[in-house]
Amino acid sequence: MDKLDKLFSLKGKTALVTGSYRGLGLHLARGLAESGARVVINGRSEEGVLAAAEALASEGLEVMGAVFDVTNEASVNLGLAPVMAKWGAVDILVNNAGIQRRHQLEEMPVEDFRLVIETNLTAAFVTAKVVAPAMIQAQSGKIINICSLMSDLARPTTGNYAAAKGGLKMLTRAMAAEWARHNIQVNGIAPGYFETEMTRKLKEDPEFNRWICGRTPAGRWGTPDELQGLAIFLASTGSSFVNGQVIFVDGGLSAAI
Ligand code: GCO
Repeated sequence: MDKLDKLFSLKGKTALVTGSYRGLGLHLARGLAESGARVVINGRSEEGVLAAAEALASEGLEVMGAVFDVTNEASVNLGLAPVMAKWGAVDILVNNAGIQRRHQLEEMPVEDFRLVIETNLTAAFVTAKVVAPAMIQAQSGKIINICSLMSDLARPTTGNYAAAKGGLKMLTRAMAAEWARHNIQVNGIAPGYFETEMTRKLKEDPEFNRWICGRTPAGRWGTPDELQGLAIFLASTGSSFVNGQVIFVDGGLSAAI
């Protein structure tokens, strides 16, 4: 095995990417699979999960679908049982599942605040709580929390999302503080503006698109495959002494006014 393989190959590892049958999660799952991991595609949509798993399998990648609700501990345990039976414990967890429910705060239904916190923050705790015991027993594991530019910066109408992603940045540090001693590296990826189903309407808005391109030093939106390199690094041996870091992949947006 050459040096690059030793540092970055994920061969023999099982990776769970939550919310990965579409959007950034599917790109992250593909990147980890292309680096050798056995990848679990997750979502609540059986149709979506099966279609995504079949698509990746047709590319020769090793993949399984697991339909479960990341906000519900019993659902996560039940949904992961077939994976554990076939592939053993999860070695790499990518907490990616997330939703947006945009409203001005004064008009935001409490239910939409609660739902975004539950899905974007609480779910990361729930899923990590399910997989961490086996990682602790193995004295080895990787957890990557998909934070956001909005872990640090707010924008009107996304107060619930910013609160959740800000909390996820600190939960990343809390997990690292407790689990680094077990050789579990917990870190975060904070994407800036990438075109996905969640942001398509924003990018198609000429004024918003002009604002983001002007506000971003790189002068453009990111493409989802531009998150794969960092995900592979944080999932691999190459990051064995990196703990509690949240790395912004945003074209410089958070670094410059
Ligand atoms: C928005 C977007 C952002 C992006 C991304 C930025 O409404 O401004 O949805 O929240 O999705 O999270 O990091």
